[in-house]
Amino acid sequence: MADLVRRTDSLDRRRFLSRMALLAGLPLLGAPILSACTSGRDATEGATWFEPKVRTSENGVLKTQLRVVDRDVALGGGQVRAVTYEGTYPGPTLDVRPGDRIEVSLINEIDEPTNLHTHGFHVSPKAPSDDVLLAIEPGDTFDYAYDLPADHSAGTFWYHSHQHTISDTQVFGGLFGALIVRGELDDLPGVRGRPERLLVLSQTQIEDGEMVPGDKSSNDLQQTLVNGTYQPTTDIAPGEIQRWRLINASSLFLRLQLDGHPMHVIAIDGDALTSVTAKDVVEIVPGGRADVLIEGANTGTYQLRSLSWEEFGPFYSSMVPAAMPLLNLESTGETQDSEPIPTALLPFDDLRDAVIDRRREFVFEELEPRGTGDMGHFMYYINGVMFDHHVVNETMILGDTEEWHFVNRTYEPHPVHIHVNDFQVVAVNDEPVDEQHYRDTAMLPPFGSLTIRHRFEDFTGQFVMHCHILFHEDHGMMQLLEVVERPA
Ligand SMILES: [Cu+2]
Repeated sequence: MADLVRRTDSLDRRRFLSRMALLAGLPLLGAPILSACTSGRDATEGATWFEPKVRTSENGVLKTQLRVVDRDVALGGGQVRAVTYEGTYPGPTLDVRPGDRIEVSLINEIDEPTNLHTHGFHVSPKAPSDDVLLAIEPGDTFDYAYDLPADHSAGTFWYHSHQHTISDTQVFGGLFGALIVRGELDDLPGVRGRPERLLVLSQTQIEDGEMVPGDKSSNDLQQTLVNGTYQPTTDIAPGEIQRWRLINASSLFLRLQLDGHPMHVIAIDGDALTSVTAKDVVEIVPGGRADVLIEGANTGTYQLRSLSWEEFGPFYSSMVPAAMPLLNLESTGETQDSEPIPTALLPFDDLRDAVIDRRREFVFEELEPRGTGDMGHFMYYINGVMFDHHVVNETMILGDTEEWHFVNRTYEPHPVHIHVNDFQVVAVNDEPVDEQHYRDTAMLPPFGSLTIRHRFEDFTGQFVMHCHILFHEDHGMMQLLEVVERPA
């Protein structure tokens, strides 16, 4: 879906917008205001604030199930048939702590295989942990179990289907949910105890009350939803400091701006920054997350919006929706006195100082058959080959630190995502950058390059590196990696 070259059709777009508004039974902008953030509120109320229900670990264990079901769900203000976890869009939020054991029974009640990936978790890639090579067949149940290390980073993560060749359709359709790890970052003065908002940002296309499947959908006809809701309204008090957990579950590069409110970034991809960075625009690549603090401005209504990508030129801009409002923030009530926003956060191990054991290069290429209309013929390559789960493309040694250089020979950006071990971006287009944190997904710019460093810690086994535009992954842009013990 992400890849057909289409011109933005403003007529179609308007028609779609008004249809969504009709569906919601609401005017396009403006919405009833509900005062509190309420978990589990019924989304059929339209543009009122909704967050999925939360399942929290107790005494070090979260034992739960995720039933994959095809049924009507509350979506975009109406009831729409979709394949989801547990019948909600997004699925339930799983809330855990470092050192926890998470046991999830994945129950497949749909007519195609599916599986589960814990995006960003530093856990074993071997079954029954985060093994994305598994296929759970229709009618089957698989019991996943994840042991989070006691020193696991705290922040915002997410889970979703990773079923190769159909992951785009399944995730676009609704198979995703939030994962929250509460730990060291949450105990820092200025961070602890903040009221929270979860914002799972996703794309959907609804026509005549039905969801258009991912492989038939078109970026420029899609709408961005917040927790499955179209332009909801949430609230803050003047002076109140909230923590927003932003998850980009879409295949779009998001550039977010909140009117009148700088966003104070404290974590990217569930990895704490060393110090707080105030940003006017927060960029989140597909699959990425940002944890930000915001301080309520004077009473009034403010919009969070996604901006366009003009810097990539008309070609890329034509493939993504125009700038659009995502939610309304109502600043209301008595002015509050909050503990100040912190400056210093957590130290990190800067891999720019590390001894590099090995360097590797990965070249991203694609072949798009223009005008055939057959999406099955799109092909995406890394180092000249498409994904084959029988072939291990690269083998690394446990404990080693490596530098990887990604080269993009295509006209569009690709979000590079690596499972199990997070990485540090050290250069973009061969120019050094000063990123003092890790991440699990980063942008490889069009006809540019990306240089990262990472260390393979704690876990041996096979896992994947891929483009997080899931259509690209499904059509080949993925490699199988393996970490092995150091030979004696
Ligand atoms: Cu890609």
